[in-house]
Amino acid sequence: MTKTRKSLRVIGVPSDLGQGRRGVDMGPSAIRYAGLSEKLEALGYEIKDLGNLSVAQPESRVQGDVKLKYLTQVRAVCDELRSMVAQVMAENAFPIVLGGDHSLAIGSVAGAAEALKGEMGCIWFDAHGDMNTDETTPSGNIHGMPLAASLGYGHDDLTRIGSLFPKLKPERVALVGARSIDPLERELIARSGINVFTMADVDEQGISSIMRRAIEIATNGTSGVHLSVDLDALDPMYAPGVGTPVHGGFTYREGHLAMELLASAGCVTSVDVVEVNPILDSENRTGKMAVELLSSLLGLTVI
Ligand code: EXY
Ligand code: MN
Ligand code: MN
Ligand code: MN
Repeated sequence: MTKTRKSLRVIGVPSDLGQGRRGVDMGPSAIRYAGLSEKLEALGYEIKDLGNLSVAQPESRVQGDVKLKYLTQVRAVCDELRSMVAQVMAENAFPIVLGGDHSLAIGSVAGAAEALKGEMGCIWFDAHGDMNTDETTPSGNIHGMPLAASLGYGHDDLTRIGSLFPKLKPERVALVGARSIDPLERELIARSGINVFTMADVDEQGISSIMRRAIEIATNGTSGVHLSVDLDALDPMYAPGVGTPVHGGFTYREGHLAMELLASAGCVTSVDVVEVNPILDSENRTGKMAVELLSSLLGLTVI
């Protein structure tokens, strides 16, 4: 990515319907307020902020045991995001998608995969597997399903957005940082064939060797890599403002080294930064962390 200084396009997705905690719809603003455009312009990029997608709000918030909460609204947002991301990449620009909850990745992965004609790898930074379906979910929250949906598992309204099915091939997917997996989700992960690097793997082998393997996996036979960064991959000490925090995550430097190695590899062609909830983090440390990680991804330390 750093080799060719592509034009950057920022797309805000103020979505909170993929999960239950209010506030994550303000994530795009929190990341902008943390100085995203200024910091990336200072790196020499041409950057255009395309503003926010409009997210239809439901008449009332559902409670209780619903297997796919706000499916219609989430699908609509993801379909619009899909076409925007595909359009940005068709213009040879680099989409930076700001969340909003992680359900948006159903749309960003779909759009990027379309632009790359299906020849795309994916590196998924997350404390969670995001590999639930409507049959396995313990919560009914679609932000726990985007990776499964991108691999073709789950409800048609989530797996069949756009023209490609599935969006991703499992052998080209690396899930990095997982440390909170549900029982039924674990079974799907095992049979899906995706590559999983848990925090135990990171602790044992070190983030740089894990990242080298993840980059190899996601670039093998592909023409680009979609990077989906869930801020809850970081330890809550460094990213407290997330809706589903899990202790024992990436340290500040592990997060940055992962991005710096991706910058040096120059393989990332689109990125999501999601789950920033400023209501849970009065100093906006999580929004600032998101901007810092994006700066490292886009070559801050590549000399
Ligand atoms: N696995 C749990 C569920 O499916 O409800 C928690 C999912 C959290 C998802 C966040 C976005 O990473
Ligand atoms: Mn996630
Ligand atoms: Mn997560
Ligand atoms: Mn560690």
